[in-house]
Amino acid sequence: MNPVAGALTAVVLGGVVVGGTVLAFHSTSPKPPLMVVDGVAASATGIPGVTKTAELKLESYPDSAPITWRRTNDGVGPHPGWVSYGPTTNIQLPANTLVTVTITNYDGGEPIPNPGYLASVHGTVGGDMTIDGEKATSIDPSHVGHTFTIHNYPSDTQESLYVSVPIPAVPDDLMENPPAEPSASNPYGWPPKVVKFQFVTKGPGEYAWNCEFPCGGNYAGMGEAMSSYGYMSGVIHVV
Ligand SMILES: [Cu+2]
Repeated sequence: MNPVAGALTAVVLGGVVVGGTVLAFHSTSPKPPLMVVDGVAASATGIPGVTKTAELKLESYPDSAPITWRRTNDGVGPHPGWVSYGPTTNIQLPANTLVTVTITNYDGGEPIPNPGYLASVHGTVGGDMTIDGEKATSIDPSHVGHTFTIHNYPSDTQESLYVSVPIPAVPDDLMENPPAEPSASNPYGWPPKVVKFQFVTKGPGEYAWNCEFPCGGNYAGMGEAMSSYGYMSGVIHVV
């Protein structure tokens, strides 16, 4: 987390704690709303048996302040300082579809544990991605924001699916001195890192996804946002 967001978080959290409402918010924390992404018929996806495409757009933030569905009456969500994916982590995608994913990351980062594996792309079409339009198969492991990782073991009821993409961090100096004012299209004022890749959904099922970077605070980074559904983890319902 950058110093600016840290200071903001401290102020906002301080207000919440003084109000004595942390536990109340926590217990009533709403389930992430379902984002339904429809498929579009496509004659030539280049992948045998795949005749549909879909577009999935996600963002990742250094805090959860931009997540509107979490807001309660006072206009603030239950854990405004926690890192978060948005607009929701509860996603529905069509089966056997070529999905183009765009992740716009506004968060900073740190060195990732297991850099040889988690800083590389796995399971995408072509084995690569683009970062701000440039092709890549891995990123600098010393400056990772988050990962987008779908992982499910095969079971009697659904196929296995594994996709893992590392997401580069926004440089610290940009976050400390944002070149623009926050706006409706950019809640922070610094330029995000935009990662794009494609993967093919398999058959119907419920596929867990999460960030594999320990970015959550507490318990060596695996607590809070990492262990609470809807911040750094979610479900992809393939139908
Ligand atoms: Cu993360």
